Amino acid sequence: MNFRRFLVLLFIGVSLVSLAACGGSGGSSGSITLTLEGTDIKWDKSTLNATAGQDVTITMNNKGQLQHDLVVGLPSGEVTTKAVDAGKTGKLTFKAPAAGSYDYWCTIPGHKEAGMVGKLVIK
Ligand SMILES: [Cu+2]
Repeated sequence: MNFRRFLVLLFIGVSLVSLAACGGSGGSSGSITLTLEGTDIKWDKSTLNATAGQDVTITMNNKGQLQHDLVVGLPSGEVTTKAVDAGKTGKLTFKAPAAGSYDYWCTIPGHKEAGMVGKLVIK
């Protein structure tokens, strides 16, 4: 019957569209939360990892006695927390750029030079 055949084709069409929609949103996007701990004077991780296109949140816990902040050098510019007091937490959110390796560091004078640097690796 013609109408039944139409319904079957319609069903297949709708299924394909929803599969495509799932594939589009489930692949490289989504979100990730990373944690970085700062002490006097270093980061607990020398690399952080994320995937291109992800919504990235970095929570920076200052476990030291000094103030620290966190800056990530992205192609679109630097994103930075405010200066975070001892025992406090700062947050950064940004869209992960294209695959590559991007520096992060602390801008408090002398801290980057002392080793408060790391790499954000995007795959
Ligand atoms: Cu610092």
